[in-house]
Amino acid sequence: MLSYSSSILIALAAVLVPCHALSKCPGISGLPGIPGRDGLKGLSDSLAAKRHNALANLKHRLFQLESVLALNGEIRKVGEKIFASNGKKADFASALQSCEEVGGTLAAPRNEEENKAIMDIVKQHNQYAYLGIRKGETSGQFKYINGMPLNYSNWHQHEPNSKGREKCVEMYTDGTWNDKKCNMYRLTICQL
Ligand code: MAN
Ligand code: CA
Repeated sequence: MLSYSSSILIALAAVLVPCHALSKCPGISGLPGIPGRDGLKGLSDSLAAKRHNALANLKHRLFQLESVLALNGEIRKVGEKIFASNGKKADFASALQSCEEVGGTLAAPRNEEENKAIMDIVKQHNQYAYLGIRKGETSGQFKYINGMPLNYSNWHQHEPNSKGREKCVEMYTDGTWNDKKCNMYRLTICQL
């Protein structure tokens, strides 16, 4: 026997499933804020207000969640970017894959502040980390994973020194960079 609340959920799902985009929905009478076929102007205004409010609440809750993660040292926030590690060591390709699986990419600092945030994580784990930077196939220049040229660098003295043999880049615990072979085990740090 179905409970009362599951019956309501099923009924709601039956109404909502064929109607993904709200703008394409026919009027559904009896649901709050969704006008029937009359489409009264006042109702659509209050729907807009409710959506605006719901969005503001979501943003606030997200901000609180990110703040707790940052407070616990699980993430670093710099502007719109979040840096985070799974604490695991992996070769470059596996580390990149782990980051992409969660909708991110390997961390690549674009300025001193981002470099410092990534360095904090490297220090926290006391492990060198691969950066999301590698030698381009044709140019031989170091680039971001997306193919764009570097707009910031923090090479260690005398690096890069391999003349092409080391196609990946690791960050040392002092935040400086070294070109390095891609098949080492290095800390995975992602940006999201
Ligand atoms: C090792 C490697 C190189 C690095 C030198 C620095 O040989 O890690 O990538 O340039 O050390 O002495
Ligand atoms: Ca090197």
